[in-house]
Amino acid sequence: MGSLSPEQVEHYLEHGYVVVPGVLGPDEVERYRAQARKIALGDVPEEASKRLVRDIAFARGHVPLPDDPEHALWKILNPDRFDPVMAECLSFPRVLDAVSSLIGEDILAFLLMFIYKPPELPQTVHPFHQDAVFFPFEPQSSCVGVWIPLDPVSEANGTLSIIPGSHKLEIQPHETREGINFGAVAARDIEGNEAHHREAVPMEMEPGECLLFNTRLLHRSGGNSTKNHRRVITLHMASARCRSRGQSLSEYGFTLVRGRTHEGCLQPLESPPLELYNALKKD
Ligand SMILES: O=C(O)CCC(=O)C(=O)O
Repeated sequence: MGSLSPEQVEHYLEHGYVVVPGVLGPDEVERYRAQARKIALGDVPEEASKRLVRDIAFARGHVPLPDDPEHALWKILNPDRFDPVMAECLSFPRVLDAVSSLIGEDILAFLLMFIYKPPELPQTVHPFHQDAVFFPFEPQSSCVGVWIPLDPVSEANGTLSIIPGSHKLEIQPHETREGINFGAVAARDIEGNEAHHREAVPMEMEPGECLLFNTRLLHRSGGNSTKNHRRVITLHMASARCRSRGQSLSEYGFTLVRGRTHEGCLQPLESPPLELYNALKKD
């Protein structure tokens, strides 16, 4: 039995998202902020060092590197693969309880990222996209995005903006664009269209709240014009009854976090790679 009320489930099905309050307490929020900082300052195995990804403004030298390396980071990709504290983020009990209301009790977690918006970098935009474009398995409705801010988030510091109901659209054509972070893609006719920007709702959330969203939901994030970090934990969860569409899935490194696996369906990977390969285009 999941923890969401029938009204919350109905909201998710109709609008493509639901906010779950208080999945992490203040001590837990601080624990993961502090651990990310340790990693950002260099506590990372050599093979995994490419999993610390700088914002393009610093990577391309458009903005001088700050003294504090954490201030240049865009994200830490799959920290669960080399850091046991970060691995805890795959299975927060309150998140699993809520997600099981949406996709059932057999759950695989994958693609954990710790994402920053560097302070005072208003140009850092992650354009409108649908995460499902990256995920070669089905049904897509059995896959949920999980987004947990560790700082108060609003439009000023680059929160996630979503287009309610857009999960009912088909997957849109996506393309890379100049000037956005390496590997990020934009939904072609959506990012450039003012009408879609007007429909978008910036999620104002507190640290430790959780946004659950359908992986077809169109979403984007803007830049951070404040002096402080904007840090989030994000990951995805898929039903262990999902099936591959045939492509190699090894880079996803699924972890069984609740229930059991099913024959012929997605399977957990014993030791997902530490090195970063190009197989995974999701950024
Ligand atoms: O948190 C962000 O800035 C954007 C995250 C996002 O859209 C994604 O990873 O798909």
